[in-house]
Amino acid sequence: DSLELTEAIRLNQVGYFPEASKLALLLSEQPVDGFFIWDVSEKAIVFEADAKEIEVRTLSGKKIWKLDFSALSESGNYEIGVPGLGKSYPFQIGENVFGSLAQATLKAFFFQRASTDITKEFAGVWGRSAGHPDTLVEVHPSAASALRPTGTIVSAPKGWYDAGDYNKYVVNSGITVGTLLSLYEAYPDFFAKQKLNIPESANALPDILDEITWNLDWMLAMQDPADGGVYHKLTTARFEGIGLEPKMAVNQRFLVQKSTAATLDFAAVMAQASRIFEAVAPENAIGYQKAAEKAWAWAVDHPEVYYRQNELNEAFDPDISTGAYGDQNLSDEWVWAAAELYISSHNLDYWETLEKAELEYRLPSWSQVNWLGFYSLIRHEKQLPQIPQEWMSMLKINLVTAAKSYQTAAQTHAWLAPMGAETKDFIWGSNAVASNQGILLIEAFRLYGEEVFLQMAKANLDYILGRNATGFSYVTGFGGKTPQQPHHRLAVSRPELPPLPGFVVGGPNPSQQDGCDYPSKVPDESYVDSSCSYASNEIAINWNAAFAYLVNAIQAIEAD
Ligand code: G3I
Ligand code: 9MR
Repeated sequence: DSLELTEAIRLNQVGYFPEASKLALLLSEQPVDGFFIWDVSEKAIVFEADAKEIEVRTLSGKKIWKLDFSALSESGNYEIGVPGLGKSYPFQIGENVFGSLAQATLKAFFFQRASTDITKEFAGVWGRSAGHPDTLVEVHPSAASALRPTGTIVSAPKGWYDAGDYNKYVVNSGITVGTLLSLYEAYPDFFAKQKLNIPESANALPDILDEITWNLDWMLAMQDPADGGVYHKLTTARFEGIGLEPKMAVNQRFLVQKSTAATLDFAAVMAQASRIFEAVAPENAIGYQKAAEKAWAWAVDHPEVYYRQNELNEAFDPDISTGAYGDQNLSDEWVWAAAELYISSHNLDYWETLEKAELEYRLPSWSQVNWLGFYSLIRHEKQLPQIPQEWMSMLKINLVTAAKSYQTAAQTHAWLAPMGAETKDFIWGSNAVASNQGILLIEAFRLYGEEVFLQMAKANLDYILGRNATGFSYVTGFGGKTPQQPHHRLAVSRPELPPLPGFVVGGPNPSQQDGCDYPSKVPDESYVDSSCSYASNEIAINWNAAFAYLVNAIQAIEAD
């Protein structure tokens, strides 16, 4: 009880399920005897064990010790204590230990809504007035067409702000919505019960689908009704100032160039939405399906319209310097769109694209989306008898092989998780790498029922929630040591408030493209909790979607 807090104990600061494996780590160059678990409510020691030295050191060469308290399964509020050293941040053990975190990761999307008042009733202290009505968006010369020449005013309201900035990008919206729709598709019963306290909570639709609808409405407006092509983004020419709240950030917004990437991602999302909404909102479903087919047709006619911001700026004014999402390889976008269209329509034309596809495993990211489609195909295997069995088997073998290699890598990794076992995991948005690895492991668990895959997914959750090289739980509002200064305009513009909750920050990124002052260059320590740092401490909808998948799926599986 009298021990001081120590940063040397690294643990999941939210908690553990009663029957789960429960591992924490201790950084210490000196020998460690043992540790104990302190029950905060009972004010008593309820567990004691030895610390075990781990063979491998951390990337920066620190010696670490394993604290295993898996045998403690009583629900409660606890701390870890190490005699002579200190105590950890608190954590819980319980059946519903990730319930409110799971909700918060989705509620975060509500906070990101453009074009609407976010009232106190649903947002508490984070209530704010509407910004970005986006009813008077100007067609940029790069996007001009016969019916919509430069300067034409188009209305494209709603949607979610992409990230720490206020712009709306179709490519990143694509993977975000696709990930969330797949989450719903995998666990519909869980979401039938989950409430997010959003304005639509009283209607019959699950809240997650209401929230997604807010962004689908915007995406539909990004399609040119004349030809089906989809604009790459809706953006100011330059990023708005970092301290501005939405209603003060009023620079002109533009529709910028149609692109094949945006159009294919749009097609994938709309096709997936059409089959999901068929059961719950059939009137929307028809519109989604038509939009998807029209987009696909445009892409077939315009297969190589890449988004290249530099070239665009040489040809047109004003210059556009906001997020590029400029993917130059679209083979995976074709696969994703074809997969979703095929599942929703059973039209064999789409199979032609899939048949030729490369099937090896690729971790999803905004620029790498084929496995979003493959996950969907695997999920719908039984409804797709036309697909040759050998093809489907190859897909599943590739998935489980990837899952096994993550599991193996975790065995010899200091932080006891798949994440970070390879330093190439530490890119811009590394916490989404961890989350997407977790999703893969969950898919492998669903397919093959091997508990160890689920355990490894949880290990990545442990990593994100604090068992890592910086000791941060990388999710705002959840844990003892959480980001206080995210690169998030909504948060920076309200310095008197704690950061909006339920957002995972990008995480360690040794490339440090923002030039901010970092405490370390070591890949897994290259993180700074400063609003300066958009390369390690920004939030983004695609990252939150992957993290939301990880947490909600784990809670759904466990609650089952
Ligand atoms: O994939 C390579 C990897 O192979 C290489 O080892 C590594 C070395 O730095 O780079 C990796 O690529 C990086 C890529 O992110 C990884 O996804 C690029 O260098 C890096 O520039 C790129 O950053 C992107 C960033 O925008 C800058 O364009 C992020 O992916 C992307 O998430 C981010 O998105 C921004 C939007 O543009 C604007 N809104 C905010 C949003 C989040 O920060
Ligand atoms: O705020 C912007 C963030 O959303 C982007 O991810 C990042 C990289 O494109 O850029 C941020 O904006 C910065 C700009 O690039 C350079 N000047 C400072 C801006 C942040 O204050």
